[in-house]
Amino acid sequence: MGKSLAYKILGNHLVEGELKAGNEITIKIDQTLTQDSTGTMVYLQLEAMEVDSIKTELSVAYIDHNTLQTGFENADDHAFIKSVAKRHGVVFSKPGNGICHQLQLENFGIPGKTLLGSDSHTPTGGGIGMIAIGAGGLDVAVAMAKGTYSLTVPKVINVHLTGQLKPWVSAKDVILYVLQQLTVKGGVGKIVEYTGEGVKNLTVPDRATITNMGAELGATTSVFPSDENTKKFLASQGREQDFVPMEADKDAVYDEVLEVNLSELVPFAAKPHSPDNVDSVENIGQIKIDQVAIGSCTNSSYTDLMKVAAILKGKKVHEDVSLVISPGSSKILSKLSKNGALADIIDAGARVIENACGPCIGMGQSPKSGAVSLRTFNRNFKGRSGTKDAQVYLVSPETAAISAINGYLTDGRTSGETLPVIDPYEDFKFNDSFFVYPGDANKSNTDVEMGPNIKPFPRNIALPQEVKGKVVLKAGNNITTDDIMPSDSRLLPYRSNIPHLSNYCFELIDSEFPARCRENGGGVIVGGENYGQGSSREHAALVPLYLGIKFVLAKSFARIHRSNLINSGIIPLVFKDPADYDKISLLDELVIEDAPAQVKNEVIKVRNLTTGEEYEALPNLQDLETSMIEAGGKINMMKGN
Ligand code: MIC
Ligand code: SF4
Repeated sequence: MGKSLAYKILGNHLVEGELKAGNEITIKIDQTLTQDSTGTMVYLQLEAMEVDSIKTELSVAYIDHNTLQTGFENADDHAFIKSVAKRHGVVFSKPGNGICHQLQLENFGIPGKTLLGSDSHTPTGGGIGMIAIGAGGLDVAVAMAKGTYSLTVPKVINVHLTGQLKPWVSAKDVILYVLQQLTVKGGVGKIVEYTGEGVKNLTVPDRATITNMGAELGATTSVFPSDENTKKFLASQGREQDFVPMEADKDAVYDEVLEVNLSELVPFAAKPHSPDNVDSVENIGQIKIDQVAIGSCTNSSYTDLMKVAAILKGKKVHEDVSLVISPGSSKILSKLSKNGALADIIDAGARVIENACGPCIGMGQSPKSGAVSLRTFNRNFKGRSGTKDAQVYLVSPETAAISAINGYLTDGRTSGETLPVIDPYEDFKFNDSFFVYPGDANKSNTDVEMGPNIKPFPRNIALPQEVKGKVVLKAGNNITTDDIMPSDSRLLPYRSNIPHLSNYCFELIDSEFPARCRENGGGVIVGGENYGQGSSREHAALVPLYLGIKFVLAKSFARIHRSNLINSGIIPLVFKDPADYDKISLLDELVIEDAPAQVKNEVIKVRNLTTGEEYEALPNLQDLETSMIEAGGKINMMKGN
């Protein structure tokens, strides 16, 4: 029986367990990446593990999220990360270098290798044939300390591509279409593997756009084969020696197949407020727009921005539109400035901002009240832009640029204009001006710089006999980690200050939540389907831990958040009968009796002391996960061992 590419790479890295869907395995991690908004916690945790040296082949610490330095906090975090990076042999990427995923792809990604990153869009590396997985910060810290990562073996969905994209239709439209078909929970517990004749018609930047936004499917990761295009991409980055051809066996067997004919796709947009709320631009119609934002780890490649520059050249951005562009990396910006494309962009009236996450994570550029904002980003969750009532649509760079000129959402195919062919594999010189390499001398003697905003992270206690609490929140379906722990320019500077963040937990859903937790000595959360989708931020578990949350009882969980809860010693429980959800009310008191014995069972009994009812809940814990819950979290378990 032939093997998928995903299972080949996982198989090559297998350290423990049997590679069979649903089993727990441990794999070797070759590379890790962190970014600054999750990175401070990662390195605090790495320090707490007291390791001498990291065990990966390469680990990189990027600064790309918290680059708006409106006070000392972000700069202090940068200095902390830089000092710990040096101490542990981690490469440091200075602010201004660009977005972690774009930079990892350009400078370090290697086909067939594994990458674990403390950011949910780490699967961008799947664009060059890596198994690149997003995880909570603690898992990344452990991967650096031990060189391994444990996961439940996902199933593999095959997206079989045929045909070729038509003009004005691009990679973003491919992943928007896949999201329309599979939804934001369609990828949970799965790897999405792309194969077929159509693959060769997608460039590496196209593939990276698709694997990047595979995160929105809830998938563990997405992967493309490594082929001639991959070779050309690596050569263009001066790294041809890193090329390794990789593909699935011809007779590979998959758990599901989705056929996509690229020739039949049209420009799509994800409407407010979910990346899977997809319709064609034509159907949505010519809605008036106020802001257009081009950039993010999904669509800020050299090819994307060259296409944008070509569309803008000689034109003027509509008077009612603010167009803002954030390039993906310093290399891309430098190249655009040398070949004149940057001048075309500026002359059209675009605001060019730093190579960073920027508006994608609400770090500036919040649109006006009630604005319609077209963004080439990957998430349009309500309020994420920093403006609560903004209507954010996710589109391709081509759709964004032509719409910015017209002032309304435009299907580029109606413009009558021909797009130029951009060579995605032009030569990029390796530029390491923004990288700081750790060097060898006296690493462990390097002092760690800790600003006053950096506070210790909360630790749980070993699982008590009785786990009891009042329901302090009853949430609906598809709750995002942005809902749980909002992030914007106001709050991101406090990513290393859990006590401060705790005042804003669930702010947009229920502003009384923190106070309710304090009044009741913590409690439990009841959730709907796909609880915790979105970002990898472990703050969405650490802050509830700080507020005394004991367990979350939901209809289903998103992968990374579920792991983050377990890492924090908070039990993620799934309703055996989803209808029980309706029987629970806010402030009902729930209890798990004899908890240490019950967590080892397949079914846990949860008693509702207020109504007298009893519910059956599934912990679905792998062995290691049970040990973490028993110990009160991953760090306690490791220390205990
Ligand atoms: C995001 O896109 O939501 C982020 C910000 O990159 C997060 C990480 C974070 O919350 O710090 C992610 O995707 O993991
Ligand atoms: Fe940065 Fe946005 Fe990508 Fe997250 S999704 S890494 S915030 S650019």
